[in-house]
Amino acid sequence: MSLRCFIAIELTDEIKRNIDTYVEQLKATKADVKWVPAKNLHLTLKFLGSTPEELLTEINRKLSSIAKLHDRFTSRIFGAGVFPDIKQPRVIWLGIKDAEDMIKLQKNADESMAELGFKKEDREFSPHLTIGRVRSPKNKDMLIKELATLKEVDFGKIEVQNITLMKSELKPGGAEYFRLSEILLGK
Ligand code: 2AM
Repeated sequence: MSLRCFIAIELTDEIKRNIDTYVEQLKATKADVKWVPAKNLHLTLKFLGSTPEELLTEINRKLSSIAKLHDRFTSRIFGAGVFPDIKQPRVIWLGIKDAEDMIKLQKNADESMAELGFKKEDREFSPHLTIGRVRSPKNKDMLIKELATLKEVDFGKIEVQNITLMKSELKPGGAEYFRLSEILLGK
């Protein structure tokens, strides 16, 4: 059997609640966006996609080896923006400040998963926290205006102590995420 997997950095409930208050502010624009529910907010390090169950042990082994190479680190969730650009927003994100360690960790995860046959990222990793996905241009200008007010907002510190292997189940009500394993950094 195959599972839909990704490697993530999870967030504390406190920071999720904080972010959610700002998301509520953005929702008021009535833009046509599928907002990520607070409980699902996470940082994706590497999307694996369809993953044969038999590979999970090996994935965990690889993640443990790369986790040993990285000390715990601190970053900040800071600012907001859209991919690919404000004329055609598709993904609404919050930015990551002090992301050097996260970038190194992502690079190692990408390389070690490539050894197991997962496709390496073609694009440079751009650390971000997806908070919504735009469905249509409705009220897009209002949304962009409101997002601009979050440009300098500090959403809080994240102390990254572990990475997690996650399973995503696509349900009619949206994706549901389950933690398959948690790997401590620096052990
Ligand atoms: P992103 O939107 O922050 O890039 C779980 O589905 C996570 O994997 C999503 O939050 C998404 O993170 C990421 N992801 C990356 N590539 C993906 C893809 N091709 N399909 C679905 N999710 C993807």
